[in-house]
Amino acid sequence: MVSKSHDVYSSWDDEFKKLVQSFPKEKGWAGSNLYFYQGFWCPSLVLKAFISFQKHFQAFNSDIIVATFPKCGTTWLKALTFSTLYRNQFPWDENPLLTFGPHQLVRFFEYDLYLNNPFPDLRNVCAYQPRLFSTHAPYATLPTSIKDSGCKIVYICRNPMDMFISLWLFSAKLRDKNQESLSLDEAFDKFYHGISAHGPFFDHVLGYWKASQENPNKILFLNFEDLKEDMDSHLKILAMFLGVPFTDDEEKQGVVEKIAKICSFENLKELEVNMKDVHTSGVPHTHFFRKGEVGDWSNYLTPFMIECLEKLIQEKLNGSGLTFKLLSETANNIASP
Ligand code: PAP
Repeated sequence: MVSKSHDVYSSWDDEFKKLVQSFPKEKGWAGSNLYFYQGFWCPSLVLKAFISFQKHFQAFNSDIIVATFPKCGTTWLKALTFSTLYRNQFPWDENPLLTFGPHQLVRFFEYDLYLNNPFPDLRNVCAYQPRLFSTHAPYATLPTSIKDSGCKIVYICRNPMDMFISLWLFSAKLRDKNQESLSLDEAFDKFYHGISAHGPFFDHVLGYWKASQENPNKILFLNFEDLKEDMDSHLKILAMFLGVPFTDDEEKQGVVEKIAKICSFENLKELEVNMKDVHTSGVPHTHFFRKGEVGDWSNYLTPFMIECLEKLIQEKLNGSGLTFKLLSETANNIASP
């Protein structure tokens, strides 16, 4: 006898196969395909999960979603949001970040919860309340229940030069040993033309940027470089946005600094869980911690690449009001249109 759920699964499989045949595709940076779906390049690994999430996820008004473009600070923002939001729900020296990776504590919709199940039971997947999830989905493609409900989104972006180098090095680690790595030139060509997982990068960033400008109470837009420069002020902004502002007592007790410290690159990178465990998607946690710096691109990009990217940034950000800091703490490094 075939169960009802089996019918649902196999009819979704058939529907999915038909759908995918109609999508344009390109080779991704780590070797598998990217499919062009609703204006963005979705990795083959998560396409099915992504469509299930889009079709079936029902947001609660109280949900918090960490949204990012890959390599822009996802791991860091998950740690910060988790520790800030739930800080009064566990004793400080038992912060779950000490025993679980940020990606285990704040689970991805498409790379985790929906990865092998089109209808995951989301009732008990978050140990704390309100529910906290994450996604790389572009704003335009989010399920309507996220956009239309009262749930909040925290987004982090990063300058495209550092993001590009971080993704290139990360993708090389994901390739099979017998596959040749994508050269920097090849990766650059793809990135320049918007072809990377969940890209085009600029469309992703600008989608959330514009939405955050229109609805700042719903979407908080943060920058990797700003957090590096002034973590304390941004943690206060984050806590306020999440509806859990730091009290005077907490500030006096140094809670803000404690959160910054536990979530710091130096601390997280050295924790056993982040050195040993592997994420549900198959990626070892250690791959999410490399250097965590601003400006490392200058060790890799050629003058030609820098010139092309500077022009691209000018062109794409023109009139948007968004700027990127390309180097750390130097006054004259802002790339603005
Ligand atoms: P994801 O989007 O694939 O989940 P994400 O966490 O955004 O990955 O990217 C990893 C980058 O964030 C790495 O940058 P790098 O390659 O330039 O070094 C990683 O080192 C950096 N990173 C991870 N954790 C932190 C942290 N706590 N503070 C600062 N940077 C961090």
